Amino acid sequence: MSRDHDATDDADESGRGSDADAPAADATPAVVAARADGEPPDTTEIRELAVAAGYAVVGEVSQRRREDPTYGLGRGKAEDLMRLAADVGAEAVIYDGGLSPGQTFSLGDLLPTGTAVIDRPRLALELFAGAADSRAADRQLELARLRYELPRLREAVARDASEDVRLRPEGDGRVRDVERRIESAERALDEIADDRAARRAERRDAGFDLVAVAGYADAGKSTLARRLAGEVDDEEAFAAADRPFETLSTTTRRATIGGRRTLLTDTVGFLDGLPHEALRSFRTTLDAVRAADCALLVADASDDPADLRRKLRASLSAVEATDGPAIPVLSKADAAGADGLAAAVEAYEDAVSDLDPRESPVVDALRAPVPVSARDGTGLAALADAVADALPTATATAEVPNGGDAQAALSWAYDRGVVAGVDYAGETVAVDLAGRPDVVAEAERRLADSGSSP
Ligand SMILES: Nc1nc2c(ncn2[C@@H]2O[C@H](COP(=O)(O)OP(=O)(O)O)[C@@H](O)[C@H]2O)c(=O)[nH]1
Ligand SMILES: [Mg+2]
Repeated sequence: MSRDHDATDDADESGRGSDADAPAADATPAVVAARADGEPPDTTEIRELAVAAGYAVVGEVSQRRREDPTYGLGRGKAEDLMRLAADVGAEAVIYDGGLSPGQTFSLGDLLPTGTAVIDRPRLALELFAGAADSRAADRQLELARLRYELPRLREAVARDASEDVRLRPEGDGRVRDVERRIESAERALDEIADDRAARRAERRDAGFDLVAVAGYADAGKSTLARRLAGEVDDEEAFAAADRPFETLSTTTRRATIGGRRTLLTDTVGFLDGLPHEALRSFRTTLDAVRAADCALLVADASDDPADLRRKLRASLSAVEATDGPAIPVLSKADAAGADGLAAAVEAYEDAVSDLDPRESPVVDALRAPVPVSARDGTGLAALADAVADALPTATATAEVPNGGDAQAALSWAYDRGVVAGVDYAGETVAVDLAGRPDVVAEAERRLADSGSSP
């Protein structure tokens, strides 16, 4: 399948360097700090994200404990962290979780002077910074940053200001400035969102079904989208793996799926631990998923079940709601194996039952999960059937006198992919229509008109 003429929604797809695993030579030395309530903290993901953002992880401090209001970590651990950071010459501490503005400043005061305190949301913003490659992405990133900064700026102002300002931090010029910039970024994004909505309407008018591919970072979304669009048909394509944050823009391709002409939008991956505000900033992804005629929610079946459950929960609660049906796709079935797939289905069901449908109505839109491998092609036919089944469909038949007008109407219907069958019998032509309801209705009207003209 060929790319849509405006294949890339808002980006030129220039790559961003190469090796995601090895820290760069100029990487900033950092210590990872993690705390968890139940299980001992697993720092695999935060370490990978840190490296992807340009840090070299030179040490780690972790703790099983409830959250400390002052430092996040308990005081003793926070002091260990301070000593370790000094010993290894860390320039940053990367905290696997969110820190309140107060915790960020307290930890910063405790650490050697000049050590940056980077919590998970801030790390994500740093990652995204290298991936913003379009006007929409830039604006979204700016908004997410400003929303992150505002409460921290308020805290900073309150900390070093006179009593007067401390009582009314919103009166501070810097705070007002950030607030104004937030408003202006929101306005700009509203306009972009309106443009996108108008473009979706045009695409639907042209007879396309809109399918969006969403899911956690690295779930296999882009590979699946390329495969469904017929761009990947051999193992070689797997050599060039995408980086987790290769782009912050959505990309749309044409793909015929289950006989339907679709525009398939590949979206930005979700990440666990991002506050709601930050997620809302990335609305081109959320809008594309919510407004799709069918959304594919991709989850990596080869992940450890606990990880899979966590990532699914994060993705589903980020999506919140969809206008149409959503199909859970358990990807990388080849790597998961039969036992892994069974465990993945269980993890999927657990993740769904963790969510409250009142807060995440998307759980009510979910169809049965479909296991696929974009690598060896397993399950792609079943996925195509599931998509065709999920898309809004109407059928109709028309029998009209054959002639120039009928042929023109028929050609219009062919162009929009709604002709399921044609039967010429003597002077008449019988047409079976199936596809998008609005397009089928229009095709039916055109055919009827062709029959009524002399
Ligand atoms: N074994 C296997 N690996 C896959 C499959 N699909 C994607 N991958 C790999 O998973 C990684 C992430 O894929 P990508 O499509 O970039 O994920 P995205 O971040 O969700 O867009 C890459 O290294 C892919 O080669 C699959 O079906 N099987
Ligand atoms: Mg991708």
